[in-house]
Amino acid sequence: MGHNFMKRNAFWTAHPGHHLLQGPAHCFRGRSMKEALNHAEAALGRQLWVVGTNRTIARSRFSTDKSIDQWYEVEVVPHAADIQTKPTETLAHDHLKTVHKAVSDLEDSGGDPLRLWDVPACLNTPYQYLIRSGVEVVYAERIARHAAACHKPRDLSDDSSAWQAMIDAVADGISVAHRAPIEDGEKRVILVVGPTGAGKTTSLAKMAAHLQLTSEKRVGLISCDMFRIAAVEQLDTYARIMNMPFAAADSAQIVADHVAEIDADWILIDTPGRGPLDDNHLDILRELVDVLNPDEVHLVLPIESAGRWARLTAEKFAVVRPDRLIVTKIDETDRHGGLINLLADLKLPFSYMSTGQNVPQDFYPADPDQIASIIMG
Ligand SMILES: Nc1nc2c(ncn2[C@@H]2O[C@H](COP(=O)(O)OP(=O)(O)OP(=O)(O)O)[C@@H](O)[C@H]2O)c(=O)[nH]1
Ligand SMILES: [Mg+2]
Repeated sequence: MGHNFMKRNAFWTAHPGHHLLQGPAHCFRGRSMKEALNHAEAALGRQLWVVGTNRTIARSRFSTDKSIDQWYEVEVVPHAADIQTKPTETLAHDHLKTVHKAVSDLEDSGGDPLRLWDVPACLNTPYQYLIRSGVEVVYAERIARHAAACHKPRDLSDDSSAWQAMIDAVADGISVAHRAPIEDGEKRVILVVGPTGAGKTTSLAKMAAHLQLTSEKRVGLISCDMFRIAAVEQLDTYARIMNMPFAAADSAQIVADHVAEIDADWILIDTPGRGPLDDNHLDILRELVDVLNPDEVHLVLPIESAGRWARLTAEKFAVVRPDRLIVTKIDETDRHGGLINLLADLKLPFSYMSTGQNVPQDFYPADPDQIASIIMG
């Protein structure tokens, strides 16, 4: 365990001692970093300063085999004559100091000091599979690095063990939200929030059924979605089918009154959907959270929103302090890498996975091994 995803800054970094160097930088390219350096040394000799590195990944839009073309670039400057006036040892010491500083700056900024790492050949097939399933390169590389760190190369020599090592590495990085069993006499309040049509009401109904079945406690439902026509009826219908108390409210105080009055152990509250740019709506939700102080706030996002939109949504919904994530519409995509991106970008543990429209089926508490299997096909 302990696989930690971090957001990485730009891969391309300039050498901190760049200003000491004379002459233009030369760029060399190779299939590996070593090959790029070999080209540089063949052209300019061995006395080189490496001032930058880069790895480029290109996927052909027209290629039928969907293979990934990647190469490495190294930017070098030959040693300048005038800075050689310093004794070599001092130069080497200065150089080392700047490298140490660069590494610690990168670590401080959440960057990746090991950016020259090559994916071992034995892990390349599952690594490329992760990329094709939509996992961002930076996260796929971290997963591969974790898999490599957990095994000796000879243990990964055949395809199935390399594949299994990657599945395990994916599972190691998946954090799931925990929920302590509810005590007698305790009342827990759960809120679902999220953008329009994400699957909040459906997920709330599924969660209600799941809690009733697994905890044998009473569950009550509240809808605060008084704006959308038929929104209240949608949840009320589920409440009637599942024989649960139900109430509707249009202000934070009325919701709080219902929470106090409803005779149930779990109170599940549905909220209206709005886009992340609707600040007024977020203010109303924040007031609700301030008044209720819920035990759990589940942000609901469809898997296909992973990426820029999910990051923006999570950033805006942060005012209502979500502490876990329900991912919906997992059945509507054939690329499940978005699960990794959501987890790594949003840094919220998963609570539930929703895999279809059927209530109460198609809904599972998040499980790292199961999620890893979904991602790895
Ligand atoms: N395929 C699929 N459809 C889903 C899933 N979850 C919800 N839906 C469907 O998505 C649509 C919207 O679901 P709702 O639960 O009403 O979404 P909501 O977030 O409450 O919507 P608003 O309240 O209008 O913001 C419905 O047709 C659901 O059946 C899922 O996991 N898979
Ligand atoms: Mg709804």
